[in-house]
Amino acid sequence: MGFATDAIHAGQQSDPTTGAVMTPIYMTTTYEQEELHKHKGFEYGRTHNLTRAALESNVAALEKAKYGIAFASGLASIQALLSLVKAGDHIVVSDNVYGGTYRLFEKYWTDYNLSFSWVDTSDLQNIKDAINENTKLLYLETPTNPMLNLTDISGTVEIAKQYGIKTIVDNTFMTPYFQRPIELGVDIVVHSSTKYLNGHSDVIGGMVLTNDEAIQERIRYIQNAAGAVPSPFDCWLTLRATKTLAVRMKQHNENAIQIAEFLKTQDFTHKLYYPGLNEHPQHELAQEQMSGFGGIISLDFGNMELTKKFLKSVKVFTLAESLGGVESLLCHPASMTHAAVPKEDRDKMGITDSLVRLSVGIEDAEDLIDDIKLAARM
Ligand code: P1T
Repeated sequence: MGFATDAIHAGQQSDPTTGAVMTPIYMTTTYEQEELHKHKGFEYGRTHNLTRAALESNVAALEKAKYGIAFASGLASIQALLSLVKAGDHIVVSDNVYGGTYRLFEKYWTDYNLSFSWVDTSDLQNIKDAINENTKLLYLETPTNPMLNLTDISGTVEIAKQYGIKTIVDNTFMTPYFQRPIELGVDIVVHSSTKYLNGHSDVIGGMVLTNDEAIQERIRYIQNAAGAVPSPFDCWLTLRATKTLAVRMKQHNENAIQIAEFLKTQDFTHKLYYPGLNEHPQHELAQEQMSGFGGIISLDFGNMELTKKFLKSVKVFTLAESLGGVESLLCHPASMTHAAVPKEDRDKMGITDSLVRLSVGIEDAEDLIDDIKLAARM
């Protein structure tokens, strides 16, 4: 089946009791057992929930994975991935990941004797150089948040296979509509479904997807054992949202291309980052491993006064953390999403104090462009 068909139907069937076309929200914490050790396969809500199972199958189908495991947030899914390693192990990570991922790894798990190498994975040689005999995982975000650096996924998989290391891609920015890392040989895809998968800025959630039986068993075990499960209602909302993922992503992409082309010509633009632009240093790689460029653009005004004025003056865009919703958002990474990253490291990566991240929504592109024009020139 095609992507849009799977998005609407995969993992879902009419309710066997009533024929309801939409998957019911199974709001129950427990299930009746007819007698001791005799039940219908459902025992407790943390362990089993059919609304959650439908969402898991749906997103797994979209990522071309056999298994999907849902969590209560993107970070809860990333945290679950660390159950694949033990004290003493080492993980190579893209240096410019979401600030919360950095915080979880570097400020928390280093206390438990995990070590992390933060490298610019857009150069495969840096990955090779960082691998040591304790390296167990290679964790990529591509494109990265917020600098939109890309990593060659197939090239990374080739290196990882040589060393027997498992690969993870955070596919939050692209979604399976534009990029399917598992088809390129990656072992695990992780999502903040808070973003494009849910797409309506009303659910915090996360997903892990894999084809690997042993990984699925371990992550499924952690889902139940550590218990960071999403509510049935949140699963239902996300399942409702993936039905329109294809149309939303197309529009995010179309709007972002128009806005990036506009920004490129403006004298207030000091630096512009968008993989869909010919000028992006990895535009060719973007065309190879992605089928679109997504809705995130980063813009550096090179001037703090202008940045502040812009963030205050927009009317259609909203200044807020998060991304990937139907409405356009603006974020100031240095003080918001990436505040946990030391300033020195932020500056090295280009996360300056005058950098603004645009999450381009699916409003009329002309209105968004007018909003930017007015706010930057007021
Ligand atoms: O917020 P949560 O659902 O826990 O997801 C964390 C996360 C993981 N991966 C990526 C690429 C992300 O962007 C995020 C969350 N990011 C934001 C809140 C943000 O504004 O960038």
